Amino acid sequence: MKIIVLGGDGFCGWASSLRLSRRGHSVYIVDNLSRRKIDKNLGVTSLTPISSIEKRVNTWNSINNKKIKYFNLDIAKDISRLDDLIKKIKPDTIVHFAEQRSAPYSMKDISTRNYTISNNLLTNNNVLYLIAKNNRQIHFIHLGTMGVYGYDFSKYLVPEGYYKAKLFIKDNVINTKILHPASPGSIYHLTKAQDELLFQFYNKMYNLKITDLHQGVVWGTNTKETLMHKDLCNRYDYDGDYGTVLNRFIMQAAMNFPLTIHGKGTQVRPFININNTADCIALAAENKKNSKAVNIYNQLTETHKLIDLAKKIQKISNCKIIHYKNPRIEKENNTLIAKPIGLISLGLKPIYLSDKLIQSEMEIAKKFSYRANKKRIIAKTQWKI
Ligand code: NAD
Ligand code: USQ
Repeated sequence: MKIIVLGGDGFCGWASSLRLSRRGHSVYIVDNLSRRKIDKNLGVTSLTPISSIEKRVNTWNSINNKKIKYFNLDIAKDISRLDDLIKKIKPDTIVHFAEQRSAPYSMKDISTRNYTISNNLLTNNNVLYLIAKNNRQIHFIHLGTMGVYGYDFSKYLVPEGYYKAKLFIKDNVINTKILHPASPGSIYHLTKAQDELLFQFYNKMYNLKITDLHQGVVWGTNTKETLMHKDLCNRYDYDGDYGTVLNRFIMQAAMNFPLTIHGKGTQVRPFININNTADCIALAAENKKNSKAVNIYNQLTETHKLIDLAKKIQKISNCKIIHYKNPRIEKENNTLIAKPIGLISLGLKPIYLSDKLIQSEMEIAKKFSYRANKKRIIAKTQWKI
């Protein structure tokens, strides 16, 4: 298959591009390197040393039969070059990772709020428009988030995108299927909820084939493929804006830095290992559904209460735990029952968090701890205005 990977220089995109290439697909990465620029502005780098995209791609191409091609292009702004590229490559599938993905960054100030909204919505609108214009058989796979459901509706198993619903209007009842109500907790999560409406619109108007993967918090660093050469190493975000909670706790424990819990730590969140992310992308790409509706899968393997995660890591490392006043506006307590039902039916083999995996991630964090900017570890971005 010919697959364009938008955002293929990022954490999930790089790992998934290599997995798709190793599985024999022709991969075309498109990325404007905006994430590397944001890192510079924030005064951080990936904890792991990552090579330039050119070096990454050249190294991969020297050890793998299928070659990856890279194009530097802003998907939100340069629609005419994206159009030319889609016409030239004639892809079977387009996988979209190219969004501003940090909730704290999206809440920093009005300019990061606006950047997140415009970048995320325009990337989707541009690609969907070009698919509708050029070839409606292209399968569009989007990385969404479990966070669109919010954490207020989760007394029961979270459905994969839709509810069967009875709508009551005076004495009349309408039986229908509706999108799970959106309850985003940041401007970033809000853009993912708005993406969902774009997908419904393009599917209804132009019959586009769309899969939206509602992914949980990703943890881990490397995959079978990124371990094949040091130049292929994946990024490790640890800072207060882009670092996600489990990788942050692991890195903090490795550096003897007290774990930074927001509030009581009784929030429950969904998680998935980066190797399983790459698996899910390959499964979604290789199993295009013939359903008429937008196809939604919940992409997580397990859920954890944050304080339990912290204690699990403390048991291994003997680290300290500090409870900070929560910089976010979020529910302190929630339940979350969610399973990757659709992806398991396609063949996903879940990787679960274990002491052994935590220890091996801690080794990576220890090895590169000299690269960390300690001043950037504590999360400072406030949700309050
Ligand atoms: P990332 O920041 O590491 O990668 C995103 C990539 O997209 C970057 O390389 C960036 O340069 C590129 N990009 C952004 N805007 C672009 C544009 N306009 N044109 C071209 N390239 C652009 O993020 P990630 O962690 O790999 O996340 C990828 C996707 O997965 C995001 O959509 C995110 O919302 C989703 N997701 C991530 C996680 C997680 O825990 N990392 C969890 C759930 C969902
Ligand atoms: N948290 C802490 N301490 C920390 C960092 C975070 O207690 O040092 C807490 C947060 O307050 C929050 C939870 O951990 O309650 C998760 O925070 P996070 O930064 O790991 O995850 P989040 O902001 O939700 O965003 C990440 C990715 C995003 C993706 C999302 C999946 O950055 O791209 O969409 O996870 S989900 O959580 O399912 O929405």
